Amino acid sequence: KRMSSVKLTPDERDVHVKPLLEGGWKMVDGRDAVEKKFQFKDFNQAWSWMNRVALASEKMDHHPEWFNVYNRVEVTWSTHDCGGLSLKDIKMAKFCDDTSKIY
Ligand code: HBI
Repeated sequence: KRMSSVKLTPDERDVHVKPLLEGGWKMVDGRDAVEKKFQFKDFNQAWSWMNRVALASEKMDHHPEWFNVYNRVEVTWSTHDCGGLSLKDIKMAKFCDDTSKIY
């Protein structure tokens, strides 16, 4: 079953977005999107993490908007298809959190 790109309802936001915001994600000003700033030991660690996220993005066919300077990566998730947050963004944001803790 392919995950839907349907915009999250208010109830779904309470369940899925609220925990992300409690975990360091922020709503992007003027957009229905979430962003988070990650910091790693060095560029090598940042890049290897980006590679992991990139591979997962390809598998999910859901890609990040991101910015990298040396050991810092700023990631934004939103769904073009619905112009806002969908479950795909939730899933990928959780993947970012789960995989960034080991660096
Ligand atoms: N990535 N963030 C994001 N949002 C999308 O809607 C999206 C994507 N990657 C590929 C994709 N959609 C394909 O389904 C086509 O719409 C390009």
